[in-house]
Amino acid sequence: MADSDLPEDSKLTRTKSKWAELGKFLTGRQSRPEDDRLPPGQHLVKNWPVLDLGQTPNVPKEVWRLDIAGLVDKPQTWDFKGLLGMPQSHRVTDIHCVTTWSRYDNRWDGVTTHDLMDAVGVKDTARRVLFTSNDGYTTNMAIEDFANPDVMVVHSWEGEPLTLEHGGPVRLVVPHLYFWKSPKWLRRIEFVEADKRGFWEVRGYHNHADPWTEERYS
Ligand SMILES: Nc1nc2c(c(=O)[nH]1)N[C@H]1C(S)=C(S)[C@@H](COP(=O)(O)O)O[C@H]1N2
Ligand SMILES: [Mo]
Repeated sequence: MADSDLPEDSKLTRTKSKWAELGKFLTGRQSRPEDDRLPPGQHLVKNWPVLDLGQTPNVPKEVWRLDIAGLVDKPQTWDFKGLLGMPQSHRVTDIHCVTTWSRYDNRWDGVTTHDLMDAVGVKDTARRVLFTSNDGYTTNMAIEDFANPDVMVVHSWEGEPLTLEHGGPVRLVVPHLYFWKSPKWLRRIEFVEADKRGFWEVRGYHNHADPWTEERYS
């Protein structure tokens, strides 16, 4: 899908672009209190909200593919069986969405980015990682953030296949950054030298997105 086909003028996109302009939800708190699990300006939810651009791509796991490309020794395209054939790991981590909700203790099953990077052999020149999804969504991060031990390509949540609305069959989960850095319906991972900002990053959202220092907007 071309960038121009994305819902540029949807109400959500306009509202969230406005928040970036106004600096909405910033508390100005500086640091992480030792005993605090909830980042500044966040509130806890028990349910799991759905947030996306409103274009749910229905890609059944039988036809789902993941390209791993760019600055790697062995570019690969995984299908769902290939993903399950990789070493399987699980993590229990928290979600922090920039719209201020957080959700604790989500159990994820899938492949760690550590094992993924081992499989493709990332070249020394790689600095940034770019993501493309089946709905045309894009995002980006530093290779150090991608390589964080809690980051996973996941196919299951709470022991059940990841639902379509939450990015199934396969999404990325990057628990230490705001949740817009966790692309749903993952289609492509590309290792590059030069950065390229994604959908929200070009609309006023922070390039790094650390919830503990409230890197909400750029
Ligand atoms: N492909 C895709 N991934 C996406 C998005 C999207 O619109 N498309 N939205 C992001 C945003 S802004 C958030 S907060 C989370 C929401 O994930 P959830 O719907 O599973 O809660 O997905 C992120 N990943
Ligand atoms: Mo979000």
